[in-house]
Amino acid sequence: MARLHFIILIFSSIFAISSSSIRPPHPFDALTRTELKLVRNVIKKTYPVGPKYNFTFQYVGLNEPDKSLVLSWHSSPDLNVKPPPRQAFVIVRDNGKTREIVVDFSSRVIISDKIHVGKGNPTLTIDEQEAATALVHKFKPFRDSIRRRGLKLSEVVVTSSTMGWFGETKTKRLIKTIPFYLNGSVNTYLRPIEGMTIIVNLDKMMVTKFKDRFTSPLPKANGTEFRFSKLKPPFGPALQNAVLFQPSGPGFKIEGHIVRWANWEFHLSFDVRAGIVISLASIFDMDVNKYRQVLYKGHLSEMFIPYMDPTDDWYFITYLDCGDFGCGQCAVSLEPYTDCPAGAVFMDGIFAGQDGTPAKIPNAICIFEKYAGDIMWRHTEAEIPNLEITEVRPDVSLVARIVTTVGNYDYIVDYEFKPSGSIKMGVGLTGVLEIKPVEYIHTSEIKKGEDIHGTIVADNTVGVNHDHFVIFRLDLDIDGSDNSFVRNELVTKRAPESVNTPRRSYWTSRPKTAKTEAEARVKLGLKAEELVVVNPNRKTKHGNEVGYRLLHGSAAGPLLAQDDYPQIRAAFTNYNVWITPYNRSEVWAGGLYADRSQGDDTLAVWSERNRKIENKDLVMWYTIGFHHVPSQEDYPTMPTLSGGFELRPTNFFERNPVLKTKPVKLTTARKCIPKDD
Ligand SMILES: *[C@@H]1O[C@H](CO)[C@@H](O)[C@H](O)[C@H]1NC(C)=O
Ligand SMILES: *[C@@H]1O[C@H](CO)[C@@H](O)[C@H](O)[C@H]1NC(C)=O
Ligand SMILES: *[C@@H]1O[C@H](CO)[C@@H](O)[C@H](O)[C@H]1NC(C)=O
Ligand SMILES: *[C@@H]1O[C@H](CO)[C@@H](O)[C@H](O)[C@H]1NC(C)=O
Ligand SMILES: [Cu+2]
Repeated sequence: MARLHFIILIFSSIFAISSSSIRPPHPFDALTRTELKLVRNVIKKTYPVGPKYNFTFQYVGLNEPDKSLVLSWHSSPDLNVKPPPRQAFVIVRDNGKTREIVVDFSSRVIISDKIHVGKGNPTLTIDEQEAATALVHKFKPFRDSIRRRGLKLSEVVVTSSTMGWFGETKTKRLIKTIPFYLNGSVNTYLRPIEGMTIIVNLDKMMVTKFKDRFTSPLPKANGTEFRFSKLKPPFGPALQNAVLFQPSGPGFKIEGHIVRWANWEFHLSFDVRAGIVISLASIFDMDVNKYRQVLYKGHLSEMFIPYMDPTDDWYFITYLDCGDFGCGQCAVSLEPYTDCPAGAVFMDGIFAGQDGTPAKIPNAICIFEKYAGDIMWRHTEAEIPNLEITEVRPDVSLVARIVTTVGNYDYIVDYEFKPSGSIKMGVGLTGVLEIKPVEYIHTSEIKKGEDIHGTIVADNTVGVNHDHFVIFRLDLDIDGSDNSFVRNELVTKRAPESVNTPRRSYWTSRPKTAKTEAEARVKLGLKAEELVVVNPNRKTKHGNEVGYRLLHGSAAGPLLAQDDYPQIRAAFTNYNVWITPYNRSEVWAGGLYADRSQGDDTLAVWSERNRKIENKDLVMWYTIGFHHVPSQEDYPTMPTLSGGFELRPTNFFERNPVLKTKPVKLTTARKCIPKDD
């Protein structure tokens, strides 16, 4: 559900990020304010722009530069080699049509302009959602309904929701709006007013359907409070002593949008749809004295959040959050010391508003060093007489974080780089449940055979069952672009009779290179197998192919029927892992036009082509999945539930790459029990 957007300018960056004006933009730099203004001006030469003329900017971002040009620019030591042409990719709504426009910055002209004739609609803008909900608030039949229910209009908040797709042939840009009743609460999403169907046509900006079934009780406002200032004692444990300080400042450097830390170097940018985008990540290898490529580009591609209540008020809640609402557009300003630890550096998110003018989310991204008390590696050698040796290195990593608040849920998305070569992507779910009002306050009241589609989490309040699927697009380039995907199955063997052994079995590995897309679709949890992206053209001294392995998190697959509409649209969840050959237009796993999409432009459809993927430029897709049966602890706000995965070097280095990490100086240990002997 789309949140009410108030972009509040609270924190200015507490750390200036150096950016020299003479430096040409890096090919992956997000569009600047100046560039966004230029895009608008260039388009304005051809079209009258702005909502007044029914011409709105739904997406403005970087037009993906040609990969081969980026790579030759990046690898060239010659500073005179020009970066690839810098262009903007723009999706607009122009009088009921969706238009894709490419603007070139050096020539300052439109170089491509075409009308999208396929299915689905562009991402909703914040402005049009606000206009739609304001419209509903003023809509007479709606006001009458609110009064008839004995509610006060001043306490009603209207939010917007996409409609999904359920087999309709025409998919106009319609949204459903859902009213909530605050009545003294600030926890909007816990107080839905159910039983109304209110549809707004975004192009016409008018209410096209209104129906009130006058059903359902309202959940009580009591117990929904989450602001510390309003909560009453007794309070829980104080944690402020756990906040770490870095007296000598952070250990990383940011130049423009290039981040350098320990042995890592990567580009970090913001996209209104993906949120954080990591590109050209490479790691310094001491053995060869150079940086080696790992990840050409990695980012969130889509999220899918279907709710499991098929009734009128709920069936359509099947969000594709990044495509519907923009995972960058919904990013919120991060608070120093609490959203990100001491020493964090913040970056703003700049994007185009609906009229094409620049808007800003201050402190949308933070970058910080993380030490969670873990051990990077250690060994105590105690076998040698009269000698005990201990070597330990603490595990410190670098994190780039964004928090996307899509209505009720807050998604914490972390990209974590480790000196050992691992990259970890993590998603934390927190915020507020989407809830359904019921008559019940106790499970004993539920009628026999009735499915309440969730858990009673408070008086008259059911937290509805749902999933969260979060898919990442990972364009890995392991030591170069041409890579292969190896499924290394671990299989049980009987001990051969010919060997004199009391053992009856053992396991061994049976690597198999996937030749086509079909061979690379993986449902996790069915077999013991290692999933490795290798560079078959590069081997270690010992002949092993250099690679990176996927260490997946807990596996969750789809539970909806394959012929159910939401599942057709989000068919990228049918497998946990997919490999596709690189294609610059295959970026959004649920389709470029996700709102009301019909599933004809998804990763699952692209993969049907069953292209060859051996020794080719590959893209890995991985979905973090959660089946969420709400529990009482998730009310009134939910403690963070985390998931993630790791990309870990596998025969990429000749040896432990952090062997020579300098030890940390010893300080006195404090004993927990006073010594008395
Ligand atoms: C914009 O669209 C609305 C509804 O389709 C129409 O009434 C209006 O005349 C249009 N405005 C312009 C400037 O074309
Ligand atoms: C609104 O709040 C008042 C005061 O707490 C309460 O008496 C009333 O029942 C509430 N109304 C609804 C519909 O929750
Ligand atoms: C709700 O209100 C009742 C009556 O005022 C009170 O006894 C109860 O403790 C409240 N519950 C919560 C969770 O605040
Ligand atoms: C790239 O992907 C698009 C969308 O799936 C497809 O239409 C196009 O043919 C692909 N290009 C190549 C070279 O495979
Ligand atoms: Cu959930």
